[in-house]
Amino acid sequence: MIRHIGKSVANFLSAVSMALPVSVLATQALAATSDAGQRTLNIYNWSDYIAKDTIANFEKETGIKVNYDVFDSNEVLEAKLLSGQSAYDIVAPSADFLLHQIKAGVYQPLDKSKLPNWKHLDDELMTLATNYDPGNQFSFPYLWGTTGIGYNPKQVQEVLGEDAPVDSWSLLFDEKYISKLNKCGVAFLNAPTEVIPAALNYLGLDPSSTRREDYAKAEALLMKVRPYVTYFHSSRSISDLANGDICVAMGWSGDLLQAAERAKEANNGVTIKYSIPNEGAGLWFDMVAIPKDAKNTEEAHIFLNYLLRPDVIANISNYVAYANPNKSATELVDAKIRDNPGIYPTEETRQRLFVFKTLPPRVNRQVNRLFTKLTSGQ
Ligand code: SPD
Repeated sequence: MIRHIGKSVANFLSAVSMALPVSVLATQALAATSDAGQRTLNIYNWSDYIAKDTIANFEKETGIKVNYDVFDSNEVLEAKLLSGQSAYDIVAPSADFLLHQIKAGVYQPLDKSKLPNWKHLDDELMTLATNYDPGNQFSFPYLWGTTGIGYNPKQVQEVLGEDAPVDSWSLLFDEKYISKLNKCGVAFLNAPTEVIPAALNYLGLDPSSTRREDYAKAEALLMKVRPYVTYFHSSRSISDLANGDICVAMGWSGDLLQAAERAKEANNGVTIKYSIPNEGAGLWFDMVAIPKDAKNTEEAHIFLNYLLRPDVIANISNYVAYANPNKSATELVDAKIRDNPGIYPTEETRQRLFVFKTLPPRVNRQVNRLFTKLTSGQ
């Protein structure tokens, strides 16, 4: 059973592999082009999280000009949203950040009458998403993935030998391994809500614990390995792994698989693999929502409905190597992506995944304090 949210995740993960027919809806796009003047849309999304042609195709179809900015941290996005002046029309928070952002009133409800492609969303996942967005009022899932380990098998073997535990978090959390891997470079995510739950889980504790003493244990573990971490960054490891500049990274499934693809394309002798560790790993999903202060809500709905089109989201999954929540898109996703257990985990792996919970503010503060201490090396 998948821990913490339980059966619904397992059911959802089975359901995402079901294939349904494609339908494409262009009426809203036509309406958009008939308007006089330049219509615009401001999008703020994760880096390396959209296909090369997604925006260009949308602009061509609708005549709407898109300003597209990227971030690599939920905390950065949240700070902009809480300022009440994000200047964006669409943003992509992770589900576990969404609930308190909704409570803080930073989003506007979606107008479902403008989202006829909503019907393609997987019902199991939408039920799961109500844990973060009750009634699915403000958001829907964009893409989902896991947090695991990307590694260069050749370099890791050179340093640790044949028996390197590449399927275990001990690679990063046991001093005897990470102290040696430091020679070829180790990257951690610059994300408190990723690094600390991974450490708690490794210690056999609840990754969403609310107990102070659990965090003290996670702190002791992380402080021990901290001297061997080359850097904390959440997007740099894609190119660094692909170029052979680091040999191990804690990271997000699709990003690490993009690193593998880039290395292959570069034909530079580097191979990269992605592993979902045996001790278990986090499963997360990123949502899309419209901030309350958005200026272009009509255009935002047109874009969201475009993202819900099976052909559009399948093309994105094919490009970024992340799974999508669109049940009608599955048959359009390349077999190479659909059958990759790093992207769509096997039943056995699913049993070991945990879902990130929204933490109470007191615990959140503790997590952030601990992480600041960790990354500032104090
Ligand atoms: N490059 C895209 C990365 C998307 C990462 N999603 C964040 C998940 C946080 N739990």
